[in-house]
Amino acid sequence: MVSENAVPDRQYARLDERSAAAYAATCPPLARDGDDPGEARAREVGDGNLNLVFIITSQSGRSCVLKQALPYVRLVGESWPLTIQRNALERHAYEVYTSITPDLVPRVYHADVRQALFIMEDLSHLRIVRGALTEGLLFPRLAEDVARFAAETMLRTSDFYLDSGEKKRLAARCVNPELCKITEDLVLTDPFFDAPSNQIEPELRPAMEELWQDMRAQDSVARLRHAFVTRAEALLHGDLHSGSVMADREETKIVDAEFAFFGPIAFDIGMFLANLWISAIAHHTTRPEDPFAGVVLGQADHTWRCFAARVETMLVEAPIWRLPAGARREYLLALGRDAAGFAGAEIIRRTIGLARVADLESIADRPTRLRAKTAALAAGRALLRESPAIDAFGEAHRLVGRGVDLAS
Ligand code: SR1
Ligand code: MG
Repeated sequence: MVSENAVPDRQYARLDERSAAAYAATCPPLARDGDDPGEARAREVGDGNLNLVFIITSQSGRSCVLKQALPYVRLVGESWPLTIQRNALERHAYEVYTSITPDLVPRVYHADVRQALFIMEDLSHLRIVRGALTEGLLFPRLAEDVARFAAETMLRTSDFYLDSGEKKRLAARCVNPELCKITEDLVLTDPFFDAPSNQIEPELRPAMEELWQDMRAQDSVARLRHAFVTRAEALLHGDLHSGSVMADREETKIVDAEFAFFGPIAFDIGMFLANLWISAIAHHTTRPEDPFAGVVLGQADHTWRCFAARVETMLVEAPIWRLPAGARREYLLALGRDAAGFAGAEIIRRTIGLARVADLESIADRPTRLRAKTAALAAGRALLRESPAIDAFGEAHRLVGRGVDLAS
């Protein structure tokens, strides 16, 4: 049971470590069954682009995480205002996920809509997957867990599993225009012309200018953008990259669901695969003799296979709407093509867009970093160009593998 805001009239105020600790000390899980948790201490650990994230520990040894939305994009500053209602939407997404895959999302204890915050379980025993990958660490359950999360949460919120009225009512509760606009712009528009938000090193400009002239890639991105904007198929996480997944050898948790909305099913899995592929490209460029890049490519392949197999089984078992075999095959083929295309756009934006990634940016040696980024841009462009015609998702893996000389 999630407790609700204790002081409903208090206007939004940005918390700092002191006020966050004082706030959390009065709420579950720190204050539990009326016992005094003692003085609490908070540490702000948010390293994402949008929010404040505090880890709070009480004297009695209990801990939790408090996440508060800032009224602007943290990465850019107050010049880019952003709705704080995204916090309530994220919590609502966790409620839906908890009813479907409770083991794969954090437990939420307390929420305060006015303060645009919620308190959830402390997951600091887990690693953020992007950081772990950068250090050459992979987790055995990751591929299967992410595939299960994506397939289960999306299919069970789609017209295949929900009565059409129920699905539309849920979709109406998950309308998220401001966060969707960020994705429409930063993932599916700006990288594909000379937009001011792009951050292109001079050496990469020729490759980008070629991409901007490449009508096959441009057609593909236009089609994907149209799908993203118009196809309200299922509840998406909306930002399922390796920085939104925490894991260790035993468990996996999906976090940062503030981009959740009803969109095309291929988007989330495409985004996750793209970020594995970026990691593989970065590793292969920096240490070509190290087998880790090949292992990451293998995990991407495994993620897709688990996802596609589960989607197929769920389509066969769907209670509301079962596609006949031919339509099911076409649906899965289209899903693979769109996922590969979305992955291409994500790879490109993470390489030269506003929100780039540590996998590439942390390569200290400039010539090596530029070689990794060149390979990433080539892989992204190949995915965009070829994805509308691939007959099996393995072709997408080969396109990426070819770009880093790891094709099987
Ligand atoms: C302005 S927000 C930039 C990026 O951060 C989030 O994690 C999303 O990936 C978004 O595109
Ligand atoms: Mg995030």
